[in-house]
Amino acid sequence: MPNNRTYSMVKPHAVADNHVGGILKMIEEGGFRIVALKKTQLTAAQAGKFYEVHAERPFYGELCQMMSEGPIVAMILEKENAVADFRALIGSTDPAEAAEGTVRKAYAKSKGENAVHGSDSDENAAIESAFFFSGLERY
Ligand code: RTP
Ligand code: MG
Repeated sequence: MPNNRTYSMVKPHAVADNHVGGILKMIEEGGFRIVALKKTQLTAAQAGKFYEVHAERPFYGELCQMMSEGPIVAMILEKENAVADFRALIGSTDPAEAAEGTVRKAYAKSKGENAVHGSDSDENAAIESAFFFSGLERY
């Protein structure tokens, strides 16, 4: 049975451009309930740990720099079939390929600065949620 929670964050460029409200509106209107929410900033080392599965990829250094350049908004979201449905709501990694009506179509600037993160599996949703939130911060 698919888990009903996923982890997401609004990336620094979208926070800096004041798109948090617009993105949260799309997420809530997409049927997700916000279980946990906070604004925080990652160090480059923390961003490196979060994205360590991509350590061998050519964009890893740029990704860690981009994800630590300003505050992010971290959240745990709840909906039936959360992981897959959230990835559908945010759209393709590259905004040039993102469908109309998706968060990345509306707010991404490039393949790197693509507005939001969404977990890619139930297992990673649990790991990523625990990276940012304690058990006492989930409502
Ligand atoms: P995310 O993990 O952030 O939800 O994004 P995703 O699954 O759609 O994409 P993934 O392959 O996991 O890549 C993680 C993030 O790395 C940046 N990226 N840059 N310049 C590039 O070619 C490139 N490719 C990926 C993006 O910020 C992507 O979201
Ligand atoms: Mg990913």
